[in-house]
Parts: sequence; C-alpha cells; structure tokens
Amino acid sequence: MTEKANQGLEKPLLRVLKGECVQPRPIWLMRQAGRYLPEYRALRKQAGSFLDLCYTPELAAEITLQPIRRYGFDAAILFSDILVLPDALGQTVRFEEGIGPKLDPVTADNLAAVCRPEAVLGGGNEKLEAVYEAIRLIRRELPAETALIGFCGAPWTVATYMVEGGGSKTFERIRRWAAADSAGFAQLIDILVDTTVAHLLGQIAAGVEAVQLFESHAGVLDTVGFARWVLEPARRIVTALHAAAPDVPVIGFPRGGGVQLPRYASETGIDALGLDQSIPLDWIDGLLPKNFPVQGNLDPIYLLDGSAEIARHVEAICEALPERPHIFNLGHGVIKETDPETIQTLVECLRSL
Ligand code: 1CP
Repeated sequence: MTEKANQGLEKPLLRVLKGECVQPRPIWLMRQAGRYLPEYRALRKQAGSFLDLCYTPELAAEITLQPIRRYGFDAAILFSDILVLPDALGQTVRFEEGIGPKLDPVTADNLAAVCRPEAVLGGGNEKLEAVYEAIRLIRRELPAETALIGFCGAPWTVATYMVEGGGSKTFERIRRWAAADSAGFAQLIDILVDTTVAHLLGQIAAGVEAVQLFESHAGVLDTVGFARWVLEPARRIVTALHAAAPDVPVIGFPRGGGVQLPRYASETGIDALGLDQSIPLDWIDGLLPKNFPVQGNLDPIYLLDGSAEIARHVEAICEALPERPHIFNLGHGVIKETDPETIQTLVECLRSL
C-alpha cells in the first residue's frame, strides 16, 4: 500500500499524535466514562465495588464503550484507574462511596512489605490480567475509526495516594519524605517506574494504540522536586516504552506543571503534551517545536451550566492553535454533575467548525 493510502486508513487521533493537523480535530474527554452517565451508574450498582468493576473484563469493556456509543468520540479510554497498580503491588486499596480512595499508607519502614514489585514484573498478575482481557474485548467491539487509549498514573501522582493514604490537599507526608530521605523515597519511585512500564506494555500487548501518563499532582513540587520526581521518572518510562513499542505514542499530562511544561515536553521524550485549563495556548504554542501535538484544554466547568457559551469557548481554543496538531479535550476530567446532553452539544460544536 502507498504511504498516502495507508495514512487515509489511519485513525484520526493517531494521525494527530504522529504530528498531522486533522480537521475536524479529534476529540475525547478525560473521565468520559463515569458517574455523569446514567448507564454507568446503573452498571456501577450491579458491581460490588469500584475495583470489582475495574477487574471484571465484561463490565470494564462495556463502560469503556458507553460514551463511544453515545457520542462517537475519536478515542475510547480504557475504563480502569491509576490505583490498580498499588492494588496489584499488594497495598490495601479501597474506594469508599462518596469519599474516594483510601489506602493503608506506605512508609519508609513498611515499603518492602507493602509494595511487592515482583507481583507485577513477573507477569501473570490476576488483577492486571483482567485489565488486559478488558482491552481485548474492547478492541473487538470498537468502531474502525476509534482509537483505544491505555493509561497509568505517573509515579509521583500514584505515590501521593500510596503515601498519603488517599487524596490530599497539602501533600505534607509525601513532600516531607521526599525532602528528608530522598534516597529512601527514590526506592518507591523506582518500583513505580518499573511497574508502570510493565503495566503499560501489558496494555499495549493487549491492544491499546496510545498511552497517557496522568501526572495529576505535578503542581505541588518545587523545581528541584519536579526535575527529580516528575521529569526523570517520565523520561525513564518513555525511553523504555519507545524501545519496546516504538509505534505507540505517549501522551504526558503534567497537570499544574505551568512554566515547566516546555521542559517536560523536551526532556521526557513524550510524543504529545496534555494541557490543563490554566495553560495559555498562545504561550505554549510559541514554545513547542513545530508539529509537536497537544491535547486539551477546555475548562470542564463550562459544561456544567447549560450550553450557551460552549461554541465560543471551543472556537477560542481552536483559533489559538491554528497550525498545531491538536486533540480536543478538557483541562481535567468531566465533572459528575455534567448533563450528558451538554457533551453532545460540545461534540457537535467542534465537528461543525
Ligand atoms: O463510580 C465511582 O464512584 C468511581 C469514580 C471513579 C471513576 C469513574 C474513580 C475513582 N476512577 C474512575 C475511572 C478513571 N480514573 C479513569 C477511567 C477512564 C476515563 O477517563 O473515562 C481514569 C483515566 C482515571 C484516572 C485517575 N484516577 C486519576 C488521574 C486523572 C485525574 O482525575 O486527575 C486519578 C487522580 C485517579 C484517582 C481516583 N480514582 C477515583 C477517584 C475519585 C480518584 C481521585 C481522588 C482524588 O480526588 O484525589
């Protein structure tokens, strides 16, 4: 097949990730599967717990496909969670209704007992195998033009939950550990780098076509911490992925990374940069190399109260990136009170530009 014919067959989202400008711009949304959808809430009730949903391949596959059927997004993102990795490593992870994740905290003293990399690195982890089975089921059902994105939390972000024992506002425990005993804390980050690579390669072998690294808490570190705990682990992960799976693009999403974003793009080796809603698009556009793909960055708050202003916000984002390969997305996840109809409006707005 000629290169041109081949390109014509490639999925729009994957073409953008390889540096092409595609119109209309492909779209998917972070947290596109989840609690704002009545069909998700119905299935969620059937499963015993959130982790049961993640580890039941038929249910995880069905939830992944729900927003694709409704909206025809250009990508499905695997329904799973960044905390399946600590769970697979042996840490106790629970999701409490209305509260969020709760973990028995990892400390310098219990690290070796609580966190067992061999449970993941050997392959054959029952929990992660269920995730890979979900991916195989999804690939069978997915429309030909829709890409499948796999993901992991980046090591720093996953470590925040492991060390704080859940979500946090101050991140005091983890920042103290990293500052006072950086060699000890590096052992946890090293485990997460290696097992993240293994889990992403497992997802790729099962059929995901691109992967995203969610660094949701990049914004709480100073420049020294950002270099050591965000840039360096991402660089190691991307290097290992590119060596083993050179055709699979890696999207990095260092939320709250602000002025560090150009460094993140150039020093980690990622193929595309996810932008949160705080990033001025003209600023980042002027600093990234020509043809370097970006993803984002509509503030999810605009989807909450009706749809009157959406067209204006969508146009402003597209006009700020006139010649940049761009995947339309939010600056963070869909908020659970969002009306599903508003998302339909968003997709129609973008596709009619
Ligand atoms: O039904 C429920 O009550 C569970 C809600 C829920 C859902 C739908 C959680 C708990 N996780 C998920 C799915 C999920 N999580 C996906 C699926 C794919 C999709 O996007 O549609 C993805 C990619 C994630 C990733 C994730 N989990 C992140 C990174 C992205 C982000 O939001 O910053 C993080 C930080 C988590 C941890 C997590 N899992 C769930 C909650 C409530 C949280 C956040 C806890 C906190 O507030 O710190």
